[in-house]
Amino acid sequence: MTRLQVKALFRGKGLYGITAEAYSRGRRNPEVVRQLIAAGVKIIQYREKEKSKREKYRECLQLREITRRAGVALVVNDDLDLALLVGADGLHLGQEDLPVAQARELGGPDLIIGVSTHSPVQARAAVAAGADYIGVGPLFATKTKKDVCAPVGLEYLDYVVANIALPFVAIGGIKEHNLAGVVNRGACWVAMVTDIVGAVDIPEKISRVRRILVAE
Ligand code: 3NM
Repeated sequence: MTRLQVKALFRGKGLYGITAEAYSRGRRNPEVVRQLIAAGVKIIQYREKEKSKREKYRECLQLREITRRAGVALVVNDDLDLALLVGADGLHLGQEDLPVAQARELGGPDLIIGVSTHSPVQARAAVAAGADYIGVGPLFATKTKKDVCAPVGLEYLDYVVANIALPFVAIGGIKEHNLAGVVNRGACWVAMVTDIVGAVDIPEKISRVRRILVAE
């Protein structure tokens, strides 16, 4: 996929996949990612907080191979060096990671840069800094992200829908049972980490999620 195609993809909508091997019921990341891709997921973020850099590098190389062959976008969480070394399409930054401008300086104009935001001030700052998309959350309580702030609630999602022109990914405690309410309010991309990678039957879970995404 060219970077232009990836940018166009982000202007669409769907399920934004995120790895989390600790919650994947013993399945390794490549296996989970293959299942996500087979179920039609078009954007995968590699996110592993506890693994060594060497291990992350190896996995990212493998996932880059799998995603490239499938025409799926790969975004690397936190590590700009890994994103560049494996030729990822994008980099996702938290509020305590490198600033967007510095990541852009090394990554160049074509690297898709996403930023996690938790408030209107952070959303506006990410836009001003030149982010390509933002994360919006945590909408609900989540145990998947350590040190995350309290749930921001759906009001912050409403703010972003009304005021921020960038693509965004709704995240944090989103499950099959509360997904419709999130999509109803205008979320285009939705990330559900544990509800997807922790599902007993990932393809079946995604097909139920997809029906909700399409219906709303
Ligand atoms: N980022 P689950 S919340 C990775 O608010 C991440 O920026 C968040 O996991 C944010 O779907 C989160 O299992 C974890 O709740 C989401």
